Amino acid sequence: MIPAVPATVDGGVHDGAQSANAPLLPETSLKGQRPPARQKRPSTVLPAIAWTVLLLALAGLVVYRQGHGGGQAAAPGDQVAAAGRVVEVAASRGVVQGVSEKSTAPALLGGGAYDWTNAMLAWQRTAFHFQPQKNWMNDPNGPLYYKGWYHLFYQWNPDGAVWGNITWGHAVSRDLVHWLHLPLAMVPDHWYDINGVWTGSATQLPDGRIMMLYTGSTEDGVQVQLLAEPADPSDPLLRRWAKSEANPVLVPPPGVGLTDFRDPTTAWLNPADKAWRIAIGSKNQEHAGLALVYSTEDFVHYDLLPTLLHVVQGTGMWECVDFYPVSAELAAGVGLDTSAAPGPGVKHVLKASLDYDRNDYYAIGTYDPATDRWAPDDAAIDVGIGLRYDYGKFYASKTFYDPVGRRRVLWGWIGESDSERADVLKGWASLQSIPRTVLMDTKTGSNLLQWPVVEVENLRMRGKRFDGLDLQPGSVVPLDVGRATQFQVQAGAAAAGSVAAGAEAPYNCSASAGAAGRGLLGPFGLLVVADDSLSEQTAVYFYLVRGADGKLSTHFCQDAFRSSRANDLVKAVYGSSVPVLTGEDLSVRILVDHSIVESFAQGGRTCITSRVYPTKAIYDSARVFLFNNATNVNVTAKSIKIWELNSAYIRPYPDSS
Ligand code: DQQ
Repeated sequence: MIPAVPATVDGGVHDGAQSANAPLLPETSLKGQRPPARQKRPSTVLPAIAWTVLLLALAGLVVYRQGHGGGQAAAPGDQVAAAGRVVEVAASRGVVQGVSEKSTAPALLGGGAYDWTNAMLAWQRTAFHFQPQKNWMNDPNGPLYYKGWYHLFYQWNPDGAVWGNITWGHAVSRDLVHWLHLPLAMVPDHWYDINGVWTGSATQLPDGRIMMLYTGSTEDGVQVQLLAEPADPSDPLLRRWAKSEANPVLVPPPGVGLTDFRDPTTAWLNPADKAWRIAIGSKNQEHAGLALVYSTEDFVHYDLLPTLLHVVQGTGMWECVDFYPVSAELAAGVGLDTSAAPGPGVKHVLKASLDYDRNDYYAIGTYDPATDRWAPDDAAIDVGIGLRYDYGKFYASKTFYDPVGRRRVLWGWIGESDSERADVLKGWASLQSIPRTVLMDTKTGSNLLQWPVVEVENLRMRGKRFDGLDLQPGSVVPLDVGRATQFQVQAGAAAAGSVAAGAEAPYNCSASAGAAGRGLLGPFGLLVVADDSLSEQTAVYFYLVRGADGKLSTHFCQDAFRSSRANDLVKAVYGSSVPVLTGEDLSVRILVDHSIVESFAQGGRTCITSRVYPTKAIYDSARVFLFNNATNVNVTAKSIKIWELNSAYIRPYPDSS
């Protein structure tokens, strides 16, 4: 084995020790912490161009792709035997109920089933990502800040680890990192939501009242919009919710499919007539995705406006539409309230979750309050055909404005990419992403920046630093970071490429051979959740390509092909291009938390989330490596910082049983 590069010790923020008299949640605050946009990020890892050829053990590795393994697939409702246990696979009812099932591909049900041990499954549970104590979770709902607490509601199945019986789970936090689970906020108990209390959003009125609008699936499976308000607004924990006597407050309008009408947005005040607006996702008969707009003054009575907020041909049903302003002022560094008026220096972001491919797409553009229409700055990258929040597993996201941190915070549902059978075995499915601040990237002017909320840094424990490591082509360098199952990497690099490097064909992460493929100027980056022998590894990498016009383009990818020796998993290479401006090093921040790898390139211009399920690279066997598999470039890892991260407190509120 190649000896690991020793690190320079870099002190952590705290050692994570908790006193016996610990408060309900650890005390943390934003005080003294600069907003993420202004944080000085360590200069990153790999840039320059002085490469050599790598080689490494990668060549001998088997690239597993999904679909291996025969075996008869089990149908939902069947019992399957696994590791000596009989597992009941409950039936998901999503499609029947007019919403996507959102579970893993049927091909994975029992096909080539891996013999997961309890230790492997237990390792997959995360330490600082939000997840309920058990069962299935999907979309984040109605996030808000109220009387000193951040609230997160979420789609949850009280009865099992597959989608169904959807209720609203509820948790509160002081800092978006440590959470207390509260009793269910809303359950399906009326004819209008008996088939599910589906996704919704919160609006806080200037007088402090909260209007929670959400979709109900009725006893007939029709999608209607419903209103609920806190039953006791004096309770900062908002434990009880009262559904409006006026429900349903909206039913599908003529011409809109009964099951194509869902997920109301947070309302915004139209500056022209001072009435509230909400948008609701739908599609038309020609498969165009669209957002309807309603006007309301009291959240009970609504007028459908004659124009659509926006429509994009070919994008299908829009779920979980989100619509919010961002500051386009240079170095603004703060988020905007949802009702911030459009005008110079303010852009509006429109996001839709595309039901047909289950990805979250956004575009930046201009909102015209006079017509209640929104138009993208660049029609070539309109909603659903251009930029994504995340090029991996990330869906049904929602933002809210945090008035304390003066920031817009994004949550996304991170599903599983293992089999339903494995989810049932482990007793849970899905996570929420690390909450991310969202800002306009005023340097490029064409994309957002997403960055983990600054409070995540309070989880840092021991830190290690590695400076000036040279990676010749073909090299793999282990980093001596000890146990590496929950940690954060921040790396800056320069790639010094051979001037002679010729033009290459365009690169596409998802269609590529991943980190095992070799080009002149890529791939190079890090291998995380890897075992000593590299039989399991997840590669986070850059890949530069010189086009026929001589210009360099940079791609940022995450390769899970070899993330596990098990085959009953979806393994993919995710990624996209990432803008790198003149004078910038390449940079990446990676959060690894057991079965999730969440990565942010170039300060959050391009983000990728993967779920990984190793069988060997777990507990004390998980390692980190640097690699350069390009043939024609030397990479200098200028600065790499790795912090072990503490676990967050995520537990029941004491009296919530
Ligand atoms: N999830 C909810 C729907 C939404 C979908 C149902 C998106 O309201 O459209 O659980 O994942």
